[in-house]
Amino acid sequence: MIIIGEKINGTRSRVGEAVKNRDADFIRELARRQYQAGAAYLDVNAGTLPAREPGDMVWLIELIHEAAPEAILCLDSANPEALAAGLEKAAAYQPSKLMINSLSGEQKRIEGVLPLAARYKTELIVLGLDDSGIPETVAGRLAVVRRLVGLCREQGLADEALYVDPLVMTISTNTQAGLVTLETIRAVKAEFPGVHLTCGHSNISFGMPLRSVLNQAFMALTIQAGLDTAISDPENRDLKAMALAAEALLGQDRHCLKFNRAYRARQIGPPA
Ligand code: THG
Repeated sequence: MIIIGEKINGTRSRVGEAVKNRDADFIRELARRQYQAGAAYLDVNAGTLPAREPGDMVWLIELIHEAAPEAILCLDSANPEALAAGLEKAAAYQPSKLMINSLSGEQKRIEGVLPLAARYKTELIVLGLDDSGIPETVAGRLAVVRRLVGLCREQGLADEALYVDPLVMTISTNTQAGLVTLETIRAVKAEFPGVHLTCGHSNISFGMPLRSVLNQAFMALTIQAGLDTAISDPENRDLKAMALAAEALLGQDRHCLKFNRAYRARQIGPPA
């Protein structure tokens, strides 16, 4: 499982405060801890007003680079100006590996985000929604993804650089929501075997009790469906254990090496 660490997100209140108050130590610590816990990518969302966002994005990138220079930056914004400023900064550090979160079928994003992905040859998260919203059916989401994969190919992006996010809605308002995500994962994987599949699991349990159990169960199910990347909290030991267990049980962990290594390093199971 490839982990995109979700914690540097200005829409979380503690991070939003840290951005506003320029609390560099807090941000560096979040970056260091997530990378240490196994996140190959770090999501960077400044979560600020459009006028401030480009500057805040660049500030965050500088700090993350200081604290976790090997981590791949995943620039999380819908604002082309913030993405452009962030990409210029991040490319100076690490031009060969960059990610954008995200492209969708919304016309504004196609016009604002796709050219930046092409110019910087980034990896790209592709969402299954468009200007009409999030389709309720698997066929509807697949149609959006099909159109976007086509546009990305036209721009010279390889399928292997795309991380399709089928989107996750809560089961508390629609009991079929989990199934639609799982079936969309399978359908995208069948039609586009080269693309990665990713999602943020925690939306599945909004409004429900025992959220962490639901998130863990959903982790196992999405892995069986074909998910290979998660936007998640790499310090959540239970979620990590569930991901490693699912991979071992599905024959995706040669000699169960990853599971055993994580256990011996005390990343899963009882803490040190
Ligand atoms: N898909 C894509 N991008 C995304 C999401 C997605 N970006 C935002 C979001 N969903 C994923 N990011 C977060 C960030 C923080 C939290 C949830 C999702 C969050 N964190 C808890 C907190 O702040 O207290 C802690 C979580 C924990 O302990 O496990 O709520 O779906 N493409």
